[in-house]
Amino acid sequence: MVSTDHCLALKTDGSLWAWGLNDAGQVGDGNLSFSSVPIKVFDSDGIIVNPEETVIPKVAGIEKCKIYGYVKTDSSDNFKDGFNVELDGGVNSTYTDDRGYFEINITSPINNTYTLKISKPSYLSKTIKNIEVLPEVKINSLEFPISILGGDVTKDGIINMFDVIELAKSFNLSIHDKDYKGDCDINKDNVINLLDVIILAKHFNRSSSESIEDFNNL
Ligand SMILES: [Ca+2]
Ligand SMILES: [Ca+2]
Repeated sequence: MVSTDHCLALKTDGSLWAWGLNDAGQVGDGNLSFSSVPIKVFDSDGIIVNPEETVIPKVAGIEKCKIYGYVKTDSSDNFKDGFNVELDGGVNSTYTDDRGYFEINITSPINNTYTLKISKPSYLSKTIKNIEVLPEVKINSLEFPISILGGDVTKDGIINMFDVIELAKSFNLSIHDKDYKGDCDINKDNVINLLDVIILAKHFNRSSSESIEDFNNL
């Protein structure tokens, strides 16, 4: 049997073989990659080869997935709230509360894995990849929160001289001053001062791109 871009062959022993374009799982081997060689789908007795790896998505049967965890900063223990936590570019998102806790609930998940991104103005973002969909996924505990680094006031993904310059321009300004920039007040004590410079200096040269981790290696 031949369609426009994939083929099925029934051998005389009764086994079924498939090959060709596989973008929708036509080959039936449990993945979506092109197969130029014939792959055995059914044995001669009609039994599915590798039944647990067939085209049925891994998440089938999981109606709800809860992903939760905690974040912290080393700049102030009081500012764990307000971190935006989003899955796969914003399909689901939430904010951390004042304990740094976040929880995202997905109904009828269609992906097998998700990528979670945590961000906030003046902080480097943190990305966690390959979070496998299960009914409940605990990223981490209150005792071992995800550490988020402050200092990227220019939001270019790296803590560098541009951030130092930005702080210097607003140095000594308080919340009552017209030119006070909230993003430069990293520890949120309402004044742009040496404490903010110290946070920035501690994380100097760190970047968001180095803050990408695999969930399985956390
Ligand atoms: Ca920066
Ligand atoms: Ca400050």
